[in-house]
Amino acid sequence: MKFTLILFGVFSIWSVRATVLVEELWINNGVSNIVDSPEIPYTAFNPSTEFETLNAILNISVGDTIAFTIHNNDSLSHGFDIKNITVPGGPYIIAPGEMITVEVPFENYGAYIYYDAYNYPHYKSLGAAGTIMVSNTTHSVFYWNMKEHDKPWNTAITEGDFEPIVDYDPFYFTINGVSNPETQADPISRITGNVGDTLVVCIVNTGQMTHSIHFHGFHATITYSSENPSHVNREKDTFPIQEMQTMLIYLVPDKIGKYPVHDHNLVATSGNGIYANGMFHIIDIVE
Ligand SMILES: [Cu+2]
Repeated sequence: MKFTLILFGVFSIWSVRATVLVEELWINNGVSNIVDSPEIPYTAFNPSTEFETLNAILNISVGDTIAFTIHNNDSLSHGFDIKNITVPGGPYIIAPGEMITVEVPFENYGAYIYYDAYNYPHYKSLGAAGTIMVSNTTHSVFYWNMKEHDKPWNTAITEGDFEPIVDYDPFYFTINGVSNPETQADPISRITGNVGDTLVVCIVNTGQMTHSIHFHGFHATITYSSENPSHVNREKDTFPIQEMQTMLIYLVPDKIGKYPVHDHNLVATSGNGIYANGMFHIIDIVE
């Protein structure tokens, strides 16, 4: 009897919390002018027809469903899919000026990547890939969407040239579409808090190469790894994340101070060869 009551209680809470959230996104094209104004052709999923290099960040609870409407606001066809999630009827191809609608349930805790799956990985590498965080956390969450950029390659893709990647050697590296020092003005990715707080960092690698994130000053604990579920609960200071993989980590600061956090592959802390741009940030912990 007690068991039945508990079970009933759990299902009641679940059914109350599970909601359908409407998300309307536009695939826009534009230009990225990071570091030294390279005018890199770019596409992104944005919450309006206004282009920005930051792809929309979606944060939902476990058990929620997202009712997506995805518009293609570009002159090229684009796609829509979600890594490690079954998208009913997907993956989708969306003609220029057209749109699709699809409801996608998210049953499990974690971080997921929605992306342009058409002409993969070429169109995704133009920038069109964003974050869906699925959790019931009440802690502060910081989002890192990591990409790298190669202007000749992006230019070729927009001109219809889909040669396989050979000697991939990108020049620009971004977190949420910006490069250090602009990263430090980005409250979405800048890790700040008080001693003893639990700070959640949601990291997605939507680029084409591994990024290994090194925290100075603190260790953190993996609570979700899309690639290596057995790594959950590991406590360490460096977190390699391969392309199209995601990770959630919990950081509980034990002292005040400002500490660097950056890609340990140091080429990624440059922009067109200029140091220190790219994937570099400062953690700021206060009393
Ligand atoms: Cu370091």
